[in-house]
Amino acid sequence: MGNETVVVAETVGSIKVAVAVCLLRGQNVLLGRRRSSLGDSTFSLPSGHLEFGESFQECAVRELKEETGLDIDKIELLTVTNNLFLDEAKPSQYVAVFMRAVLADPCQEPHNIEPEFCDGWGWYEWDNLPKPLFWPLEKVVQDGFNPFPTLDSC
Ligand code: IPR
Ligand code: MG
Repeated sequence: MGNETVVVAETVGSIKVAVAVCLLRGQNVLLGRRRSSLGDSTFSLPSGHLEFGESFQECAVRELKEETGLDIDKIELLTVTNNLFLDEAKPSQYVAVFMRAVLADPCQEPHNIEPEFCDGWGWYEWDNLPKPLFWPLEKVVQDGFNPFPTLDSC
C-alpha cells in the first residue's frame, strides 16, 4: 500500500462489508430501532459486520442469534448495495449484502439481546414500513426492492 493510500485510509476509515437480513414472517419483516452513532433512532434490519472467513449465510445466522436470539433457515442472497456515509465524523463505506431468511421455528419470538444497540424488535408489514428507515434500507426500498418471493408465472 502506498503512503497516500495509508493517509486516506486513516482519514476516512476503511471499506466494510455488512450483512443485513430480511427475516420474513407472513407479510412482515423484522426491524429494530438502532442505538448507534450510525443511523441512530432509525429502523433497521438485523445486520452486522462480516467477519474474516465467514460466508454471507454464516454471518446472517450469527448476527440474528447475537441480536435477536432467533434461529433462521432458508437463507438466500438478494442484492448488494454500496453505501457511503460521508456525513459521519469519520466517513465510512459499507458494502451491504441483503439476504432473506425465515424463522427456523415459526413460534419463536425475537428478544432484544443487545439493548445498548437497539430499542427492541418488531414485525412490520413491508407495505407499511415505519419511519425513518436506516438509510441503506431506505435506499433499496426507494429503488423498488422487495424481499418477498414472487410466485412463478408459469
Ligand atoms: P454490528 O456488527 O455492530 O451489528 O453492525 P451494524 O448493525 O451497525 O451493521 C452495519 C450495517 C451496515 C449496512 C451499515
Ligand atoms: Mg447490528
